[in-house]
Amino acid sequence: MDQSARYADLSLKEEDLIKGGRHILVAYKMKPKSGYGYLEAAAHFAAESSTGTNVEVSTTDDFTKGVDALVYYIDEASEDMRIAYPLELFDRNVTDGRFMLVSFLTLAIGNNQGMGDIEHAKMIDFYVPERCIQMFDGPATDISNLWRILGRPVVNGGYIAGTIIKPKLGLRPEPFAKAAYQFWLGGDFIKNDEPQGNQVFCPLKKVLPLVYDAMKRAQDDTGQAKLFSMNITADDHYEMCARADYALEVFGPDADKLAFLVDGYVGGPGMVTTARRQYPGQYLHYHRAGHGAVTSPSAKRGYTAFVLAKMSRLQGASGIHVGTMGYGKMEGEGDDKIIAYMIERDECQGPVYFQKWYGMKPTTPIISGGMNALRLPGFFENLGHGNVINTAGGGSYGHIDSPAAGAISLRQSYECWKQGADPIEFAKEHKEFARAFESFPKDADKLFPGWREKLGVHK
Ligand code: CAP
Ligand code: MG
Repeated sequence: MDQSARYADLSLKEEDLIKGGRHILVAYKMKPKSGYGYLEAAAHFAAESSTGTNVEVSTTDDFTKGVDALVYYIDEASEDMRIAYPLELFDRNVTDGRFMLVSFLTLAIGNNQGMGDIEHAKMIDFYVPERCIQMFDGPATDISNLWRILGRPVVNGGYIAGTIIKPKLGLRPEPFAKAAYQFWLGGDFIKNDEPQGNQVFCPLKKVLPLVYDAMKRAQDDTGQAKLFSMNITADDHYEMCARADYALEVFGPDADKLAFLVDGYVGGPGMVTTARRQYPGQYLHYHRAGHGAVTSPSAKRGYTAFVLAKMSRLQGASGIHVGTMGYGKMEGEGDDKIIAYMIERDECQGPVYFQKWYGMKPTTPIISGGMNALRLPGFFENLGHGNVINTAGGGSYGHIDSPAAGAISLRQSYECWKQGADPIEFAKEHKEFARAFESFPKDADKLFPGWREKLGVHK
């Protein structure tokens, strides 16, 4: 059934829809299965994503038609399809009338992902009007809270040197806490690796007091504040709260230095909002493990990493992983810096839409995955600033001298870039950074050919 007379209106202008402020606009790359007309398939897609189905139903009345999603732009050659979703379509909380991200997902990227007449469709951008920005939680805390704890300026407070406790799994409580202490001697921020929680060989109630003890000792030894991002991910939100409450109690007077890490992609929006609403005083660290299944550039369905990050700011993530933009081990490229800009700025041009955030707090870009001191200068150069949290697991625990030296090498790398210094020259004056060349010789060979002679390393 061709539903384009009802679910498409190509005379609608995007700028008018934006001015009206009554729609969420969503841009997709969509291709119909062969044998289906583009507009016809697009209209069915909009029907299935809002009020309709594949046939006309007798229960539809005039009001219903007023909340139809409408295809307002198509370009078959480039597979571009854009749909306007009236705000009234979206499910709102009974408790406080607010928007919920899960409703946006259910409509805009729900059934339409499995339709028989659609070859593929991937969300590449969306636009949220001002009223909608007001009605999402947004972050409660942001990087400025961490900068303040670290004793830095709350604007442009700079690079936060972090790590992930490695090995990923398999450390018992004492060695785990020891690994944390060793890094904190040089660095600022430690996160649980995302699979770490309450394994039988490392029970939470045993390891956490030891981690806090390590934090206190590192703070005493260095005279600096330290931060810990603890994984509270669990199927059951009572379990999440039990972990979080326990941790807050253990950290006591230093509980402000505790962030909560949530596996937000596998756990879903409910998990993120549980953390956001139950613990608004804590930094909310969104880990996105699993997202590659839908965001990978090779995937023609789902949504992009850009869309994931933009959604996380609405939900209230204080920080989210945004990849390493081609400088680390995970998929990504230099252009991905747009992901960071969209979540940290008050207005930003996305791949399709210009988004204003109307003062919503920023979400910190968390840079992670295969990073080390040698890869950072190029990364900062590409991004254009260093106001990020960087977690380098292998890059710290793989440093040949110690995890503390690894941490210091990261910080030195930031200083090197900030001063516009030549990394080789800088290495001659900074031991930990220099030793990073020997720690990661493959990277050194690739990024700084001839480094051995220049640094006088002969092995
Ligand atoms: C990094 C990491 C993170 C990735 C996830 C890992 O460790 O802990 O989970 O950063 O990717 O297990 O790979 P290394 P992303 O520093 O040792 O590589 O940040 O892109 O979501
Ligand atoms: Mg990890």
